[in-house]
Amino acid sequence: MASTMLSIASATPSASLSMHEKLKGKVKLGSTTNSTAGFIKTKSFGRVSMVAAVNVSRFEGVTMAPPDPILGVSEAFKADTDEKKLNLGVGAYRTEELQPYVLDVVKKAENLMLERGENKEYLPIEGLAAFNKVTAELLFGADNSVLKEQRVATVQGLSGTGSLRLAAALIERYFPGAKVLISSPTWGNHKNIFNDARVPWSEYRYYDPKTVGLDFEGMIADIKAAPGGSFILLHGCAHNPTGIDPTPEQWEKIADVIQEKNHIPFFDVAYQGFASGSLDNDASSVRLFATRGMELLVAQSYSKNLGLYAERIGAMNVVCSSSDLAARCCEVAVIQVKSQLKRLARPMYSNPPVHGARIVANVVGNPALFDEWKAEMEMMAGRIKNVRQKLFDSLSAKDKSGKDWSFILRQIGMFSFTGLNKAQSDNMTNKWHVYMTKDGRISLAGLSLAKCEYLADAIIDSYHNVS
Ligand code: PLA
Repeated sequence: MASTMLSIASATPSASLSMHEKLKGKVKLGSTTNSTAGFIKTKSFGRVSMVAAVNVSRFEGVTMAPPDPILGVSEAFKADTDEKKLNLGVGAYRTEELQPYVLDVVKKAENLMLERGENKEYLPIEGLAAFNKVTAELLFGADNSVLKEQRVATVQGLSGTGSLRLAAALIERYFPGAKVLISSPTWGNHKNIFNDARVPWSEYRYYDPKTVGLDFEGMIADIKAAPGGSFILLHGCAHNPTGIDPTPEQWEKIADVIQEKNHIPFFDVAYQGFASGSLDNDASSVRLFATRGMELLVAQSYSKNLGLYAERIGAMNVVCSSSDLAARCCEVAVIQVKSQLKRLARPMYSNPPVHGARIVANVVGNPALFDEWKAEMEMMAGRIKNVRQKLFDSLSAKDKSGKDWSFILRQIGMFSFTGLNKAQSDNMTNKWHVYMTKDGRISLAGLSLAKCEYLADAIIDSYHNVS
């Protein structure tokens, strides 16, 4: 703890004692004094010098922040010494042995990078050009007219979160007062991101606990009711935390309403390839909106699909208007938007990190590695599907109450939204050492086939014995 230091010189030591009594901290008397905090050194010349350290920090008014509802779970997990413990909190892929997994294609790309002896110079503010090119192609499809017509401003971001935060800053600066509508529920950090960027937000209905499915009517009604020109935040695929995505027909209707109301769709694509195992299928929602010529924002992340969690690699894409008449204006808009994204990025983090960008550029830009990646992603998505099935089978076999657990099979992506409430989720952790978020979400990517039975026991106990 830092200390406030007070130095008092006086003719006699006793003269200062009344002062001493008033001070809570340490008092040193002597001819040479080194402070405990190390920043005050006094020497006396015949006089008595006294240095008083008062243990009051200027940071004392900074209150304790609550642990993060997702990443805080990993911290609690680490502190648990029980060998049965299971971390189903954060959405991070694990092998059947519950070990972190570095994709083979990532290792191969890194070897190529080493062989080339690439340097560590700063990237431009907008990121690595080769990355920006392939990331937009992966998202929209290389032959999409939005790319051919150069209607997309793409900048490399600090993974999904950083890209969302950059877009939030753009909204705050250029669309003052505009609201962002987020799904209820959503990934918890969405609210933090818009709060920190001072962008007002409200929620649209999404999850219906009665059907354990999509509240499509509610969603449409709330998007319709939002002030025209709002930003509508949509999960491109594998909705977090519910695992419930609209059907292709429902996506069409969502696009209709957004178009009617002149809203701006804002996609968060954090799981491309992880929902279905196919990169193209998982981008179909975004492509549907882009094909309609709509203006949209899309944040991308490579944390999950390439397992590059700690490399912080992702992108922000802004698609500008398509009308032929507006072609010239659009070209200008793309350049302007990009220039402003750069201007926002510069004082926040200056320029993005290069390592992950090079990995993505190498994997996506190299046909052989790209095919290998797709196979590895199918393997990861496949393992999650197997675990999902086994969990459902275990629950159905063990639970004699007749409860229908089939909603688990209808959910997709990394997560299952179990419907367990906070008290039940607490029981999962406190009694069973199963770490999960308090909204009842479990990450199936952190589950092994071998642990499904144990997890089923924990869920059944928590569901039936805790109210
Ligand atoms: N968007 C959604 C919907 C996410 O679920 C996540 C990650 C991100 C963006 C951001 O990820 P990135 O910054 O690493 O690209 N959600 C995780 C991790 C997997 C987290 O909370 O940060 C989750 O457990 O929900």
